[in-house]
Order: sequence, then C-alpha cells, then structure tokens
Amino acid sequence: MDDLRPLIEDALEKACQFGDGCPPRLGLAIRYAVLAPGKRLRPAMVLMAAEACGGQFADAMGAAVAIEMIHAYSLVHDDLPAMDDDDLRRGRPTVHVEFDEPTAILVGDALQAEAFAQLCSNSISRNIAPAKTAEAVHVLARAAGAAHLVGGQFDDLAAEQPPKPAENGLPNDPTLRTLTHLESIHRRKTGALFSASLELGAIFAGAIPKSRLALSNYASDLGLAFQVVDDMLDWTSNNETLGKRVGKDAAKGKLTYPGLMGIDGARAKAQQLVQSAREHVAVFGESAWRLTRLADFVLQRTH
Ligand code: GRG
Repeated sequence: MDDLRPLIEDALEKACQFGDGCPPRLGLAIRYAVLAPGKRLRPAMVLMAAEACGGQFADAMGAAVAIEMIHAYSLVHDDLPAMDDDDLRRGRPTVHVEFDEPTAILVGDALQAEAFAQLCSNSISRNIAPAKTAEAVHVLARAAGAAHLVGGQFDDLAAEQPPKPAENGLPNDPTLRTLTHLESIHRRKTGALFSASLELGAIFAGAIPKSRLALSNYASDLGLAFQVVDDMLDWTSNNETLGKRVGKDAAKGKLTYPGLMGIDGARAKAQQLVQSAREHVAVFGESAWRLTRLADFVLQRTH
C-alpha cells in the first residue's frame, strides 16, 4: 500500500475543500474526520481491484474517495453516544468529543452526500461513460443503505440489548445471539463496503463478469476475516493489563467470534477465510499481487 497511500491522501485532501457556503467549523470537523490517520483499506481496495482488471487508478479515484467518505461517516456516527459511545477513534478524540454531538451528526450527513458528489465529479472530469457512473452510484448507495451498512449496524445494536418481551408485534428473536446472526451482521456492516470497494474498482476498469465474480468472492471472505481479526484484537487488548482476556466489545456484551468460538477457533476461521480469499484472486495472476498481500495483512495486522 505504500505507493497507493500518498495518492489516496492527496485525493482526500482535495476532496475535503468545500465551497464558501460550508461553515468553517463544519469544514474543519469534516476534515478532522476524513483526514485522520486511517488505514485507507477501502480506497486502496478500489484501486487494487481496478489494477487487477487492467484499469487506471485515475478513473477509479473518485470511487476511492467516495468509499472512504462513506466509511468515515459511518465511524463518526457509530462513535456517537446514541450508538457505540466511543471517545477515541484513530488515536484521537472522536468528532463529537472534539467538536460536539450536533456537529458530528452533520459531519456524517454531509459526508454521505459529498461521497456521491466526488464519485460523479471524477467521472465528469475524466469523461467516463455515464452508464459506468450510474452503476457505481447504485453499487455504493446499496452498500451504504438499509439492507447493508445501516441494516447491519441496526442489528448489531439490537443484539447488544438484553432480551425483552415482544415489541411492536415483533417477537424477541432467539436467533439473535448465534454465529449465523453474527456473520449476517458483519457481512452487512463490514463486508458490504469491502465488496463495494472491489466492485467499484472493477466497474471503472470495465471488468468482465468472471473477474467481477472473483473479486466479489474475495471481498466476501476478506471482509469476514477482517471482522474476525477485529474481534480477536479487541478480545486480547483492553483488559490484558487487568489479567482478563476480554476487550471493550466483549465487556459491552457484544457478540464476538472469540466469544462464540474461543480465541483458537476464531484464529483458525480467520486463516481459512484469508486462504480462500487468496485463491479467489489467483485467476488474475501477477496483477492481483496487491490483493494477495492485502489478504495476508488482514491476518497479520495488530491494530
Ligand atoms: C453508523 C451506519 C453506521 C454504521 C457503522 C463501520 C461501523 C458501522 C461501525 C464501526 C465499528 C467497528 C469497529 C466495526 C468493525 C470493523 C470496522 C469497520 C472497523 C473500522 O475499520 P478500519 O479498521 O478503520 O478500516 P480505519 O480507521 O483504519 O479506517
């Protein structure tokens, strides 16, 4: 990723210049959220998929910026007191702590719209076929919508609640705390943006259906592996100093892979998913070298 990162940072910096109508404090808060030191996995995946399919980085850059903006919005909103109530993100105070809650809500709202503006303006300036752009807008909007990112977040919050009597005609579902349900949450909450990243890169590279299928399968496995590793990192992090192998999420009563299958079971699952992800992109040969290395990184990451 080392050579992709400066390209991504430069594009994000340019995308975070808003017109005179943007109140300076709002602009500052948006820049604070987006330009914070994130791993930039999703925009990198857009570019890597474009490369694997023989496309150009510049054609896919609007989508790369757009997906990072959607991701940044989701983090800002996830950190709000009404949701996960976190004080730290990317090593800094969260947006609602550094600014205030209304500002954090509006940062997320603005980023959702700006994401699509960025995607479209790159297509306009690079004279990209409108059909490609329409398909990309559709892919990103669906991934960020009710059946994917937002739906996954909704079910994740619901799974944290203690069992309660039937509400609004909906019975209290006993399947809420199973592995299948956990997987369904993560396929939407984390996996949807991973899949969209690869799909967007493929769209702007004009990829054939077989390539798109391979990338979609890779994304599905890698997204889940990422989440399993995320749970493992949390499991062994926060409270290690207290001698308890239980992290923040587990302490909040969240569903986690180590919680459901033990730390060794979770590690084995992550390894199997990463191996499967690597196999899906083997069809691209050398042009998928970054995607292969990325899969290894997901398994080895420490934060
Ligand atoms: C508020 C609609 C809405 C959705 C929030 C993304 C999300 C859904 C919640 C974040 C909570 C979380 C820890 C999810 C697990 C995996 C994940 C998405 C981690 C953050 O992604 P990274 O590690 O973050 O790529 P950076 O900061 O490196 O970009």
